[in-house]
Amino acid sequence: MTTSSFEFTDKNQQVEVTSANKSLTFSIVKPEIIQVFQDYGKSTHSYAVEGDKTVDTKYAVSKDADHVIIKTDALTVKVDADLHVDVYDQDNHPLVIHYDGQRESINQNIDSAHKKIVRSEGHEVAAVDEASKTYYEVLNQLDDDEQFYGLGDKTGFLNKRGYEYDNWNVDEPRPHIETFTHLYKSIPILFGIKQGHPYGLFFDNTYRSHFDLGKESAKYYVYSADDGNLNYYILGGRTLKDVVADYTYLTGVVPLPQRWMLGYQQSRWGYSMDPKRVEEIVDKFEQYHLPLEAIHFDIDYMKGYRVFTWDTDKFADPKGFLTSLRKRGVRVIPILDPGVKQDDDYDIYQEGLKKGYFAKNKDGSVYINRVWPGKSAFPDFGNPDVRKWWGKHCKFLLDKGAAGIWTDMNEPATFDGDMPDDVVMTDEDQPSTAKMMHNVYGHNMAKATYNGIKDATGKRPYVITRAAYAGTQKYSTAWTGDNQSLWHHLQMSIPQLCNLGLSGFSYAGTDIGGFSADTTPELLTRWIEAALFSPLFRNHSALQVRNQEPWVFGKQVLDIYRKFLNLRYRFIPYLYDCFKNETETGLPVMRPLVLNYPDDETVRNMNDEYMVGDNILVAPIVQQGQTARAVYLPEGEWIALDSGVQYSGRTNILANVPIDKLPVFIKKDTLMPWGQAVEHISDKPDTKMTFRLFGNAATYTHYQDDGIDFNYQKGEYNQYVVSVTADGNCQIKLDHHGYAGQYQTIDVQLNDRVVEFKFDDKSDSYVAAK
Ligand code: MIG
Repeated sequence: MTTSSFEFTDKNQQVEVTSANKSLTFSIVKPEIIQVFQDYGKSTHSYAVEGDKTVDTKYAVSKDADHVIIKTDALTVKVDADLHVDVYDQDNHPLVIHYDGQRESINQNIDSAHKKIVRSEGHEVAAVDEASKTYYEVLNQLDDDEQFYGLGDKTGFLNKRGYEYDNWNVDEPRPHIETFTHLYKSIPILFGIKQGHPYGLFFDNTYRSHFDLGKESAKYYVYSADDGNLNYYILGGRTLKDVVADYTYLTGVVPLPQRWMLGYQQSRWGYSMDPKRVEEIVDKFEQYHLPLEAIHFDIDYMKGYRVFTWDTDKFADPKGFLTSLRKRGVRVIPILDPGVKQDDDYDIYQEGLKKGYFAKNKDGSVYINRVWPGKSAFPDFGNPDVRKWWGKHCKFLLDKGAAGIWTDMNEPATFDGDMPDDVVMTDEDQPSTAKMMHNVYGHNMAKATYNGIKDATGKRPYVITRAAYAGTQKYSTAWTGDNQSLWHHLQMSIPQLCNLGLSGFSYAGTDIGGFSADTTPELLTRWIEAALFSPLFRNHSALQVRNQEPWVFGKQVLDIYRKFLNLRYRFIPYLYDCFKNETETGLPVMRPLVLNYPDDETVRNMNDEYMVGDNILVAPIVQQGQTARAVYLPEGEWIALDSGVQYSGRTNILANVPIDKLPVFIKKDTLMPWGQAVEHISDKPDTKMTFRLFGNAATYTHYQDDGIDFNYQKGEYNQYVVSVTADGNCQIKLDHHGYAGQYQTIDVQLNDRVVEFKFDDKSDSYVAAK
C-alpha cells in the first residue's frame, strides 16, 4: 500500500480520511459519539436517528506516518492507511481494535457432499461459509474478558459473547431457544465491556446483517452486512450507563406512557370472538377483586380479518360495548395486522390500490401474499403518505373507544413463502425494495399508528408492536412475540427484557404465562412473580392452549396472583418516576445488574436477577419445583421488602422462596412512593400519596402529572422532593407546582412512625400535621 495517498480533510466536525482512492468519513456527533461512514452508494436515510444530533464539539485531528488521529474529550480514533479503525477511551484504554489476522472458517473442511448428508438427517448447516462471503465486514479483536450486551430481543443469555446473530425480522412460532440467530426485531446496537471499559457500536443499516461475537473464533468478533452503506456509531463514556445513554440520545427515548398503561392487562386470542366471553372475563376480574386496566382484542373482532372493520354480527354495537367496559374501568386494545385483504368490495383495499399505497412486484403489479384475511396486499409503510393514510384510518378504532392499538405480524409475516427481496417499496421519497425496507416495516407501521392515535386523541398513544428496528421505542412498546408456556421461556424473559431495555426498549414485556403450549399453576404463579416489574404487564395466550386467567387453577394460585397484582399497583408511582427519569436519562426501567454495577464481575453473566431503576433488586424463582435460591446482592446494604431484614452486599444469600414469595430487595436509604392497591387506575388525580423509607435517611424526587396527555410538556406537572435525615427530620418540597391535582395528604412512613403532611393552599406547600 502506498501511503502517499493517505490523507484527510477536516471540515465542520467531519473528517474524511482517504487512502488509495477509498475514504471513510468520521462525523463527530458529540465528544462520546463518532459516526463512521463509507459510501456504497446506498440510501442514507436513517429510520433510527431522526434529525441532526450533532452538537458543537471540541476535537483535534492530526496525522503521523501511520495514522490519522481524531481526538475528542472522550474518544481517540486512529485510522491507518488500510482504513482500519482503532478506538480508545479518554484514558487511552483500548475499546475497539481492528483485528489484523485472517478469519478462521469453522466449516472449511466440510465439502458440499458432506453438508448434504448432514442436512438430510435434519441438522442445520450454514448455506454459505460465513468467512468466505460478505459484502463488507468490521472485524475487531476480542479480549478474553470481553462481554457483549444489547442486540434487542435476541434469544439466549444476557451476555451475547460466543454466539452469532442475524438482523432480519421474522415471525418465529417454534419455541425460541438460544441457538436462534434472530426473532422479530432488528436492533443492531452492541454494547461491549473490554478490560472493564464500556463502549457501544451502533450499526445503522437496515439490510440483513450479521454479528459473530466469538463463535467462529475467540480472537475476534465480526459485524457484516449484505448490502447498504457502512454506517456505524462509536459510543463511548465513562460508564456503561453513559454509553447506553449515548444510544438513546441517537435513537430516542420511550415517551412518557399514560399511567394506566403500567397496570395489568389481560389478553387471549379468541376472547373477541364473542362479546359474552369478554364480559365474562371482566365479570370475573370484578368478582375476584383483581385489578385490570385493559383487555386486548385479537384478530377475531374484525370482519373476516379485514383491518379497520368490526364484525357487527358478533358485536352489534362495538362503540356501545366498549363504552360499557370503559365505565367499568376497562379499556380495549384491538389488534391490527398490516395485510389488507385483496377484496374488490373492501374500501380500504380499493383505496390503497387506487392510491398506489401497496408494495409492488418488479413488474408494477401489487404484491400479494397470504395472511389471516387470505390473499392480501401490504401497505408500503416507508412512504410517508401511506403512513398518514394508515394513521388516519386508526380513527375508526379510536372512535369506537379503543384505548390503544396492538400491531402484529409486521415483520411482515407471510404464509406463502417469504416476501422476495426485490418487492418494490418506498424509502421516504425514493424507490427502494424489501431488501432494504424489510427490517423497518414494523417500525414504520408502529410510527404510522402512533401518529394516527396522537392526531386523533391528543393523548399519549399506546401502541404495542412485535416487529421493530432501532428507534421504534419512540413510537411503541414491544412484546417479545410468541413465547411458550415453558420454564425455559420464563428464564429467558429476564435477559431478553434486560437486553431490550439496554437497546432502548424500556417499555417491553413478554406474554405472562406463555403464549403457546399449556401453562401450569406453578409456572403461571412464578411468571406473575418474575414479571412483577415488567414494564408491559400483560397475560396473553393462544387459541386452544389451556386457559391461563388468574382464577382457572383454583384458590391458591388466584390468591397469590392477586397478591402480586396488588403489589404491582403499589409500585406504579415508582415505575412512573422511573419512566420520567428514562425520558431524561435514556436509561431503562427494568435493567440488568451489570448496568448499575459494571465493575462487579459477578453480575456480568447474571441471568436470573434484575433491577428496577437504581434501587430495587428482584430475584425470582424461574425453575420448576424450586423453593429456595441464592440471591447475589451487589455492594451496599439491602433491605428485604417482605421481612425488613437488612443484608450486606457483595455476597450471595440464601433466600427461602415458597410458592407465594418473590425476593425483592430495596437498596438501603431509599425513599419510595407507595401507591394505592386500586382495581383500576383512575383518570382523576390521587388525593393521597405515601412514601416509605427503607434505611435511615434518603431523598427522593417524585413526579406527578395527569398521566394522560401532553400538557406536562407545557409545565403542567408537579415535582416533589421528599427527604428524611438520619435524625428523623422529614421534609417535602413542592419543587414545581404546575398541575392542579397535587396530593392533599402525603404520608411519610419512617421506621418508627408516620409523618403526615397536608397541602396548604396559602403557602403552596406541605405542612407536617402536629
Ligand atoms: O399467526 O393474532 O404473536 O400474539 O395472538 C398468529 C393472533 C398471529 C401472533 C401474535 C399473537 C397473536 C396471534 N398472532
